[in-house]
Amino acid sequence: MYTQAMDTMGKDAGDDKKKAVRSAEEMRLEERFDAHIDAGDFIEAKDWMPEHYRKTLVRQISQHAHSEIVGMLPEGNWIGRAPTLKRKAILLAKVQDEGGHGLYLYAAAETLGTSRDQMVDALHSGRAKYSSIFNYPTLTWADMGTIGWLVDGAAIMNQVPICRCSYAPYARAMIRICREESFHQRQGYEALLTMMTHGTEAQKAMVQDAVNRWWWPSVMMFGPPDDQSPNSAQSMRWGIKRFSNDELRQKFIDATVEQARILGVTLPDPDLKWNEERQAHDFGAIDWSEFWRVIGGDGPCNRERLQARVDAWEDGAWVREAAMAHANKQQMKEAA
Ligand code: BYC
Repeated sequence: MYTQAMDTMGKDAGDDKKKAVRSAEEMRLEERFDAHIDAGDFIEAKDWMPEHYRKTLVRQISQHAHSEIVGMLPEGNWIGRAPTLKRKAILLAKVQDEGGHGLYLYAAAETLGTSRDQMVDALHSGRAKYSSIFNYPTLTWADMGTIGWLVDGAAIMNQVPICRCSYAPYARAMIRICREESFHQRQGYEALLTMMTHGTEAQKAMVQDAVNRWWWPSVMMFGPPDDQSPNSAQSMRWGIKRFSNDELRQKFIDATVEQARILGVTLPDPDLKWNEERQAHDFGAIDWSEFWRVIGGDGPCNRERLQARVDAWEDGAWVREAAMAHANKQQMKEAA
C-alpha cells in the first residue's frame, strides 16, 4: 500500500524524448511560464503550464484532499462519545468542515484535468498517499483536543503559505480552509485548557498521555527532512511550496513550546531546549523509520482507515446512482 506515487505522477514513457523534440512554440511558452513564476504571478487553470508542474499539483492537491477525508475518521470515532452537547456540536462541525475542505480540494485538482473518480480510485487502490498522521488511533477524549491543538496547529503552519501558492485555484481554496483550520486549532486548545484547569487529576493525566502520543507524529507531518525530500526543491522553485519541510517544522515547534507551558503539559522530548544563538528550539532526533513505515502502509491504523473509505464508497453507491437518476430526470424535464 502507498508505496507508489499516483499513476498521474508516473513518468510517461518517452518523456525524455519528448523533451528533446520540444517545439520552438513550447519553449516560448515555458519561458513565459517561468517568467510569470519569477514575477510571483498566479497561474490559472486555463494558462499553459509544464506537464511536470501539472502533475506535481495533482499529486499534492489530491493527497491533501484525501488527507481531509481520511482525517474525518479518527475524530468521527468520538462524535457519539463527546462528553457534553456543546463538545459534540463543535466536533460535528469540525468533522463536517473537513469534509468540505476535501471537496474544495478535489474541485481544485479537477481544474488540472483529472477526474474525481480517478483520484478516489488512486486512494482506494493504495496508489495515492494521505497524511501519515491519520494512521494513529484516537484512544481517549483528550485525543480530540490534542488533534485540534497539535495536528490542526501543524496543518495551519504548513497550509497558510499555500494561500500564496502559484496555482491560483489551490491558493483560493486554501484561504477559506485556513480560516476554518484556525478555529479547529483554537477549539482543541480550549478543550485541553478546560481539562487542565478544571479537570480531575485523571483528566489531566489523560491530556498529558494524549500529548505524549501525538507529539512526534505531529512533528513528522511536515514530511521528511529537506535533504531527503525529493519534491521540495522543484516545488519551491515553482512557488508551490514557499517554505521547506524543516523550516515549517521548526516554526511549529517554536510556536508550540510556549502553548504547552501555558497549558501545563510537557512535550515528550528531553532534548527540547531554546538555543539562544539560533533563536530557535533545538529538538531531539525524529524516528524517521517510523515515518517511512507509516507512509509505506504499515502504521497502526492504515488498513482500517483505507477499508473504512472503501466501505463508505461502496455503501454510498446507491446515493450517487439516485442523484444521477434525479439529475437526468430534471434534465429531461427541462429539455421537454
Ligand atoms: N504523510 O518530497 P516530499 C489536515 C510523502 S490534512 C504522508 O517532502 P512534498 C487535517 C510525499 O507525498 C494535512 N506522506 O513531498 C485534516 C512524497 O511522496 P510522493 C495534509 C507524506 O509533496 C483533517 C514523499 O513523502 N496536508 O491537516 O514536497 C483533520 C516525499 O516527501 C508526508 C497537506 O496535504 C506525510 N506527512 O511535501 C485535521 C498539505 N510527508 O507523493 C487536519 C499539502 C511527505 O512523492 N501538502 N509525504 O509519493 C504539502 O504541503 C506537501 O505535500 C507535504 C510533503 C509537506 C506534505
